[in-house]
Amino acid sequence: AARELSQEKVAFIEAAIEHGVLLFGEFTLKSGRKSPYFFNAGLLYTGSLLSSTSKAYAKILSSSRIPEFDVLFGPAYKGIALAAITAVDLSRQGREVGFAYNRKEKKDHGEGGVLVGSPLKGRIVIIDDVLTRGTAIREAIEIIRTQPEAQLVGIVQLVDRQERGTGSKSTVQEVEEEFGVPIEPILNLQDIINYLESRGGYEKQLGDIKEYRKNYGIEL
Ligand code: OMP
Repeated sequence: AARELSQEKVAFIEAAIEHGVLLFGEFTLKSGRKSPYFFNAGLLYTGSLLSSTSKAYAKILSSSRIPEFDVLFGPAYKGIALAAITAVDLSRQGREVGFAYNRKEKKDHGEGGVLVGSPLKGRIVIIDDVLTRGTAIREAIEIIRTQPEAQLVGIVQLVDRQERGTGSKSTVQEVEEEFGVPIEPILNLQDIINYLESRGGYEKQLGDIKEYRKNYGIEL
């Protein structure tokens, strides 16, 4: 299965491990699940990591089930930078799209409101970091849905942890069915497993991840 990993994915996973973006240990997730691994997109803080991240998002946007769109929406906080760098990358390829994000706190002075950047009008794609149980992405979707002239057409995640959502289906399946939009990941848990298996020396981590996947993962 490791053969299926593209050179780009291998390079991205390697850089993520090297910079502590992808960590192994014991982590309590937002959902309360106790996980043996964690992907912290906030640690993609060098120019070259951001550059490869934006390229990966831009590539998924042009080579997946994500349809044409007008605006990239980056949910606060981590999605903000991710959507911004992706809009820059797309413009370098001659593709002009808008960029918008939300504030977590409503401003009561100045321009006010919670939305910043491009007006949320037309076809919107959400650029997000990690998908586990779907709480974070549902909040972002809700913001789009309250905008009368906005239509959500797709979601790109940096990492799909391939877990069950609120019921027995995968989070991806639940959200895709409920809102009728495709979710495309740059990386998923299976890619990370394939990478670790191809390297050797990660037997303990792989054992823990597979145990975790039995409890919270989806059937592959
Ligand atoms: P859900 O809301 O359960 O889908 O969890 C996704 C959110 O959890 C992300 O937006 C992150 O804030 C955080 N998270 C990570 O950043 N990396 C992980 O590996 C796991 C989580 C998590 O808490 O599930």
